Amino acid sequence: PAPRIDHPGLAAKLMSADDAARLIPHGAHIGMSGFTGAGHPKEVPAALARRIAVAREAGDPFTVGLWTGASTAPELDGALAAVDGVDLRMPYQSDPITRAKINAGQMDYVDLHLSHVAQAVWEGFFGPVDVALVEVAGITADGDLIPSSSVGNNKTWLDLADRVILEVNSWQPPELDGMHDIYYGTALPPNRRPVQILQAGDRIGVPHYHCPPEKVVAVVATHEPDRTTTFAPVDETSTRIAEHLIDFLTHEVERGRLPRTLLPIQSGVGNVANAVLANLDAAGFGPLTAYTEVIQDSMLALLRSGTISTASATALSLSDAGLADFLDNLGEYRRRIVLRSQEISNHPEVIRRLGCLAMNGMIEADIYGNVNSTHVMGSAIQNGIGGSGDFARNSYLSMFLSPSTAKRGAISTIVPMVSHVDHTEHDVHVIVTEQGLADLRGLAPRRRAARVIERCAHPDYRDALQDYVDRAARHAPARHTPHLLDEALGWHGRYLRTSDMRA
Ligand code: 0RQ
Repeated sequence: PAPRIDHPGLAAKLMSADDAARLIPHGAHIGMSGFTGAGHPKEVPAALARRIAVAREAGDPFTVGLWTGASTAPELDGALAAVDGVDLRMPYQSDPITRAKINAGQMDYVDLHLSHVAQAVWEGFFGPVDVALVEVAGITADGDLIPSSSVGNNKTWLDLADRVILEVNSWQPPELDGMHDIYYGTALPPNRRPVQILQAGDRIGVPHYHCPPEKVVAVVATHEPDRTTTFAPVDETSTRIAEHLIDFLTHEVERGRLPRTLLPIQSGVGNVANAVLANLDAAGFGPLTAYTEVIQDSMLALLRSGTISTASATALSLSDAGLADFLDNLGEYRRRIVLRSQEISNHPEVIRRLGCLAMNGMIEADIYGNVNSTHVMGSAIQNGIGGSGDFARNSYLSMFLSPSTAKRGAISTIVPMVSHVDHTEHDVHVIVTEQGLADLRGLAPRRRAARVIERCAHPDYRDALQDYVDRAARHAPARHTPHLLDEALGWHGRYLRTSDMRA
């Protein structure tokens, strides 16, 4: 199908991806669309990577600043990282080549709370937005832009950029038009106004981005699918995690601390989060709402079954099957899904007001309840904090989920002290592993340690953890949060030496 470009002035700017990439100079900061593989530009980044490779061969320096909504796809992150074309990456990635370059010290990475990105760029911490490179589903006759399958930071990139390059992707279904809620009421303090979202599905903005046509320097027509995500099949470990969590939520309803319709759900990225949602359908709660960041397959299934009535997010993150279902039933989904800018989908004020139930994955937690979501063995970035901090800090209930071990049992995800902290003990209410669930609310540090070891640690590691706390209680210099500092990170050190925390 022909791309929808109803504005004659912008239609006149159609050109090839290679010609558009030639408009991006060395050193440019590029604000790109893209969030969890949805709505990223599909052709200009690869053309830019080719251009960078040619410059490299000629001995010329060529790097860009790469800013997005969140993770993208191999043809964007992977292609640019492979040619060493990225000077600084922010605010989130999950690409293997990018990860390797960052961990080798060859690429700078700033890992930001996703709700803070727009503000930080408006404040100027990253320098100017030289180019906005944004995928859209179409252009209206008056030059407004119809968003595609993610929103991310696109509004900010389009507002701040000197020059705009648009990819109009005819693969994106026309029915997306009307699904988005783009809010133009944000401002920096002291001029901020309340964000008037009182329920997950409320609309407070407009369906399209505004962009002065004279800023647009290139329009590229594409017809390329989004990246799809393959989820691991729901296994026994994730089912057990889901069962503990559902028992807990049932208990909270019985105690009168949660209504039968629960409170708006936020569910993080990854296999475990996907599995938990898959189990919610049969749990008998509802009708629920979701105020979350990404919509995964199991969220679609809950929307289809009616367990979830409305969902707010900033992007889709679907498998092939999920995508096929989304496209088949788009007429229905578009009435029940609202896609917003990430500063609003993850807005602390709204999350606190709605009282979200946050469920996020983690790398490890310590006995006192501090959580590491981002770093492996203290130094290596995995993905990034993403929206987990926006939700964990501000939700009504903040829950972290993980299998109790990683790497076939060689790593305990419950450790004496986390090797990196993303969510402090003050932001973590509940920790869940397949072993059980620890509700840490109202508990002082030593009682938290007892509960985490008893409920969450794998039996292979329970005695060693108990031994650590017992000795810390006797020998630490103080008794509030007893630690043996020479030993606290010893489990990580042992793993780095022997590839096994137990050895
Ligand atoms: O690596 O595949 O190489 O073996 O980490 O682990 O168990 O598959 O779990 O897919 O749920 O991801 C925290 C990474 C969990 C994710 C994290 C290794 C493990 C495996 C993945 P391999 P699993 P998940 C809003 C919310 C931050 C962002 C966020 C994440 C890989 O949830 O990125 O929450 N969260 N956003 O082997 C060493 C440990 C480990 C470990 C796991 N203790 N030590 N390796 N792994 N634990 C959404 C957005 O912001 C977009």
